[in-house]
Amino acid sequence: MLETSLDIQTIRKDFPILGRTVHGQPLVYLDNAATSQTPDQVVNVIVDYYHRYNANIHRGVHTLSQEATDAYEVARQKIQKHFHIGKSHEVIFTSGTTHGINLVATGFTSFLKKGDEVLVSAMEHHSNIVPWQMLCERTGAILKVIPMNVEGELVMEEYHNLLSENTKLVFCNHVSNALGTVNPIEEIIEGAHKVGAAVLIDGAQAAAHIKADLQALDVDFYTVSAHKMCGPTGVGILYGKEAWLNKLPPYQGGGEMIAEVTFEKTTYADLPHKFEAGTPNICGGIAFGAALDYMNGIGFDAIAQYEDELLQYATERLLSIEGLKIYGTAEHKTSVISFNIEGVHPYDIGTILDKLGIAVRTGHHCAQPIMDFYKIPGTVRASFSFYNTKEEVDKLVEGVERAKNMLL
Ligand code: C6P
Repeated sequence: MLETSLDIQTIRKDFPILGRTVHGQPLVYLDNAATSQTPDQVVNVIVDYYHRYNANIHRGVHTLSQEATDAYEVARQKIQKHFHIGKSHEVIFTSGTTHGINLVATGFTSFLKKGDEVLVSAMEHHSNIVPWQMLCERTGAILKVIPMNVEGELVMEEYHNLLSENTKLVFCNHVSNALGTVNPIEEIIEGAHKVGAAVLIDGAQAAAHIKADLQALDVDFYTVSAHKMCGPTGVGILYGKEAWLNKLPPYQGGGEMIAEVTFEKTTYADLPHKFEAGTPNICGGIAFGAALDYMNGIGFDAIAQYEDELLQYATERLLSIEGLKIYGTAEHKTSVISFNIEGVHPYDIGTILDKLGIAVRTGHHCAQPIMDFYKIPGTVRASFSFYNTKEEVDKLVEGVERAKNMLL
């Protein structure tokens, strides 16, 4: 047993899916960085919404619409409180991290000119690379890369050398999805602000493990997806400082985001509605709030401590397998282990693990530049959540050993 104040077996009962079998074997779900599982407490909120008050929001005077509107706005406030955001209208509901980043990248089009520089870290998910490349194509701005070292840590000296009065934007993930590295975002934000650049932090992989205080961080934009933190897919938030959100143009036009429409001219709604065109994922937003309630009920300190124990235990056990190499050995990591076995394709290991009921992700993890850096086609990635157990780590290790024996 690992030392933890959490009652993992009781927690697991909240997740019926963890009791299922795959190919006749008990499921061992270790793909939490791709998406986390959803507890009954959140599923029940979704069911209750459709059973009792499914309606469009901010539109009707009827009771159902008012109930749905109230629940959606309460969820916004829960998110505001969780991330210690100053004002609830700085919380923009999105379909997820990708949407949030694209909203900002598109909005910056008229703020950049040829020769301006934008900095991106070397360990980004494609979601935090491609929208900025597209922005550079539109504006003539130059994309520069903050390099990383072989441990999978950003070379901060190089970062500070790259910053200049030409730097207009810096974007970096809080935690790398492929390596688990926790990046020094405080230093990144402070450095960028010194030269007057804005910073977007992609919090997709951090939010399930680290409770970020966005006011203390003084970050300009922060994005998350609910499905990485016990919520449903298709919903997330973009946090933006009020001043930036007022400056940025709307991302999409449509219902809900307007103050007045005539054929001559349209004026836009106040925040947050200016960025929330069309009918949103109402139930998803409400369920996101419920997911935060659930995770806060368990406690982020206890979650982080337990996941770190799982990480240490799994790292040690996996490294006992001859020929196994871990990619991403930073000092500060969340519970993600990317690895390969010499002479074996990661996809083959993943396929054998699946036959044993073990779910991991294989491939480039939507972070091809990281794979290019290590000159590998991809990795096997095991990512642990607070509902995983030491016994599941043991099964992973046995499974990898078995796969190695079969494939070599
Ligand atoms: N990473 C993974 O398996 P969306 O798809 O919009 O919810 O999140 C995109 C995203 C952005 N940034 C980071 C750091 C991410 O990890 C992800 C999603 C998943 O690693 C699916 S590709």
